[in-house]
Amino acid sequence: MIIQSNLVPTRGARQAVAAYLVVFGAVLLLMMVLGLLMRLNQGGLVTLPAEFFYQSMTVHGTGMVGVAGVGGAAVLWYFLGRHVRLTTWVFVLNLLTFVVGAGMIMAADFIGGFAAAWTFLFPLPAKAGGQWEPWAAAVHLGGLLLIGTGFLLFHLDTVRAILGRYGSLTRALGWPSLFGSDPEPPPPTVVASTMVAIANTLGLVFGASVLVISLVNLMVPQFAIDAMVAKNMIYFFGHVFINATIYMAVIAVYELLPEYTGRPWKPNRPFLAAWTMSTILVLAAYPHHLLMDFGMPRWLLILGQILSYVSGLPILVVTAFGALMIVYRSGLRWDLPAGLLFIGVFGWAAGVIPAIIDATIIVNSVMHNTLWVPGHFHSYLLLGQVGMLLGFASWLGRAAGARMPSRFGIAAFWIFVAGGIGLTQSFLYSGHASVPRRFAEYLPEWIGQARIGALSAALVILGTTMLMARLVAGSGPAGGAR
Ligand code: HEM
Ligand SMILES: [Cu+2]
Repeated sequence: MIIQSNLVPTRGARQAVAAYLVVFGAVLLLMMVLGLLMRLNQGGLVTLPAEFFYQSMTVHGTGMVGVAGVGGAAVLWYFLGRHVRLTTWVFVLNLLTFVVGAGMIMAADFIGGFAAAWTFLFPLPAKAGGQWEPWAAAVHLGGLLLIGTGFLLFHLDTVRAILGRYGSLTRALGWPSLFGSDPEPPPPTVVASTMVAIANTLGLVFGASVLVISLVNLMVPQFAIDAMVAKNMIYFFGHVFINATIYMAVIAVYELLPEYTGRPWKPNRPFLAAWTMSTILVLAAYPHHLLMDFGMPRWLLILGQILSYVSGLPILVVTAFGALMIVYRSGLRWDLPAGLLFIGVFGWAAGVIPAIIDATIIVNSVMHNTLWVPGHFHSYLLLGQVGMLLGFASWLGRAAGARMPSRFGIAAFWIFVAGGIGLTQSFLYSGHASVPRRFAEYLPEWIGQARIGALSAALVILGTTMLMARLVAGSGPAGGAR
């Protein structure tokens, strides 16, 4: 089996990836502005109507997770296309369903007033206490369903293409090398894409099912589901989907570090074992979101705690270790994309630590409804996942000929990083001080940290805008991405 095949992307494929990055950048910045508004409101620097805060929180939480998926899909598709033959129209369809779905969600939330958070916990969408009409709930849930369907098709196409080349999913996960003696394992990108396709297909099927049930419930209230079962399905879907966004983004590290250093990233046994283990663990760890639910079977929660400790770690360890081994004494010349990829791996690793603390049942019962939780996930999503995506985008922009004074890029980088650290630390510190999450209205003691958060958020937005501007100003027509 050939390890690096390097199929050449068609012009249409390159344009599709460029379109993904444009949508990613625009929606990301818009969602960041909503985040800034929320933090300004919590810091008493602007006064938003309470409904608007919760609508913004719903749009921001849902939209950010979606846009992380869009960015991750662009990375996965771009690099997987080097190894297997993917279908461009399926990829484009996923972007279209995202754009239409995101439009539906924004209309449902800002015009229709829907504000049940990304969690849309049953039966809240149908029991709004006058805050929104059933149509708003239906449009929001319908938008989510549309987006989920697009992603489902996207992953199914990757599965089709992977099977076409490797014959079976276990081969694509590298089992003949892991358990046997096949000296040519599939490239890391194929391993990661297979894992993500398996996990996310399951997650999306559960998500779509609970969305359909909730939609029917809106129209036929007698048609109900057990609320605890619904919550399990929603968190299974949400947990798997957001984890998958990281496993998609990390592909950029696997593909680009070898390009920088001229050293191939050949999966070894620990690497393959980590990805196979995490395929199962990521599915089984989701009960860490339900540790406060006394209605849950206790054994399931204990299992959730234990599996959470080990679920993300294997991949993180093989990635961080592999990255260090490739970079070590390679003479790598640091530039903007490499720096952003590095910060991405760092932010991911840093965000896992508070997550592990929170996955401990006794800690969780004190910390879970505090800002500690937004603290940990903003670390691994904003600094980590988004950091890797910005690294990928600037690498692609560079390849397309984007050239700007390097001092501008360095300034943008450090503004983004400083803001990201400030924002996540403001959340973690507040959580440590027991400031609750999802509160629009703050007590005077909480306001100072929110203001530091707001200032940091402004820096993140400035840094991100500068990074994007650098790409837009420097690259040629949209099709130029190479
Ligand atoms: C400038 C960058 C950002 C700012 C200022 C920001 C700000 C905020 C704020 C203030 C909240 C509400 C916290 C609370 O009181 O509970 C929040 C929640 C959230 N954010 Fe961000 N955020 C940013 C970036 C991101 C990114 C990059 C992601 C994901 C990729 C993300 C995902 C989320 C999610 C999932 C929630 C939870 C919403 C909920 O509790 O229902 N955020 N963010
Ligand atoms: Cu989780």
